[in-house]
Amino acid sequence: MENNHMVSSATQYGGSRRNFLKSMLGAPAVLGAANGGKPPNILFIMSDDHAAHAISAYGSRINRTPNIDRIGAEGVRFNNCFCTNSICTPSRAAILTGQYSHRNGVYTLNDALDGTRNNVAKELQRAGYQTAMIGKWHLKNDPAGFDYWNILPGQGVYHNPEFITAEGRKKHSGYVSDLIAEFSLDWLKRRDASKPFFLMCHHKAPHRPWEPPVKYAHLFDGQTIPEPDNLLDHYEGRAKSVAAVQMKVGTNNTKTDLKVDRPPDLEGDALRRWAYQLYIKDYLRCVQSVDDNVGRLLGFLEAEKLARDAVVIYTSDQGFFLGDHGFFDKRLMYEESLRMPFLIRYPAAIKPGSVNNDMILNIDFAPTFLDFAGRAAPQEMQGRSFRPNLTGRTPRDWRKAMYYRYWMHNDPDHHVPANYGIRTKEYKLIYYYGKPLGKTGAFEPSTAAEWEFYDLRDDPREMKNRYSDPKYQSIVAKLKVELERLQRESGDSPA
Ligand SMILES: [Ca+2]
Repeated sequence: MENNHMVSSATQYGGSRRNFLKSMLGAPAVLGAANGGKPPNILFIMSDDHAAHAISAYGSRINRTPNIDRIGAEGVRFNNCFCTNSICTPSRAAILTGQYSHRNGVYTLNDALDGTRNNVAKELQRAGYQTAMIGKWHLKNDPAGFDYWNILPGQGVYHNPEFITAEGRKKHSGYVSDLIAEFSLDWLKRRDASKPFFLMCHHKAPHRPWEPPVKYAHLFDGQTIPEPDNLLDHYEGRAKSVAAVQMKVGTNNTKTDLKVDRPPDLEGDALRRWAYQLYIKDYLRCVQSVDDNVGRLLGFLEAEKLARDAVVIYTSDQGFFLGDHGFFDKRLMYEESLRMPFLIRYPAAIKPGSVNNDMILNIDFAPTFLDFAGRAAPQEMQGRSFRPNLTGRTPRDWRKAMYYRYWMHNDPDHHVPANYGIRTKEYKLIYYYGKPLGKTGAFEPSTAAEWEFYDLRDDPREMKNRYSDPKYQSIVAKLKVELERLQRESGDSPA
């Protein structure tokens, strides 16, 4: 049984063991030689709320993303990349610091990343890199560790957005995704070519309220986008607090989301199906623009003969519900929200068309980049480099289970209860302990803590909560022990 193979404490977080394995596997020496021994350029492209199942490389049924797909086709597609807290600001902080929310202090959208903390950009500067951060930052304080930054204020806007640099604010004409790519290209063109670069190019799209560029305003017009098979989920057997979540397509979409008034006679399933077509088309139109702009950056690397020796990544800060379970948005630990797309190419060392099913986390990104730079991850980083995994040399003690925690307690918009859980290859156990707000906006103190358990082997869509099924009691008990251990090892404590 998988539980017997769950990763042990000493191996998952032990820095010395990690370094030992690294040297034993010889990965840095072999891969380092790929670029004439020089650290590679790293182009990290991240979008906002772009779910893997809206990328054709991940088998999307609803759109095509040829440029993003190329990164995977020319490198590795990770099928099991997960975020440790499925929401914008915390995931960004986890990526930068290599730490869980409870370590880096960014638990919710309301928290700022303390600029005095160490992060991957600061470490890469120490390794001789020039660093830049362009696009959506969303961590309140000014970026630290970047030689250049040009960021959106907060969420930013889609059309004619303001950007902030060290010199101040400036409004620009154009569409946000085009501008972010343009500023990235500008920086690449005037960089110091004698140093390797680390560029974080962070798209705002396709975040709510899904405002497409003019050129794609009519893309998908007259088409019916396939619905997910559980669009009309009514949450039978699921936690009551999940059924009460206010991320339901139709019911909880605003006019800003849908851009039209809701027909007064529409309700229930009909309303959900109607709203799905509207919001998903706008979402996909925004994705199309991100894809175009990924193509522009890839084209630049090729034209400048930088492509072979550059590490290029495409990911998103978390997943997103695309009508799955009748939801939009994220926050919950269900697959569509938990999973991040993660495509990486590095032709000098990675075999094209590779597929990897190892469980990697957003806290692993920083240690991996540092590994490419030939620099050991500092002790405080909790993630682990997956550089050996890229060439099929997955360490024998690689994690078999992951820990997740969403901290927001009283979100007046989405009513998602705070929750934490564990996911293994086969199972998922989730504990909902936060109290959602009631209809009146007041807390509902009667809401008790609840559990959900899913067997992902025969229920990958997480429709059957088997927490109380007698058949699974011993597995649930083992998972609870494992969850507690992961929580403790990562330095967190129970609710
Ligand atoms: Ca996000």
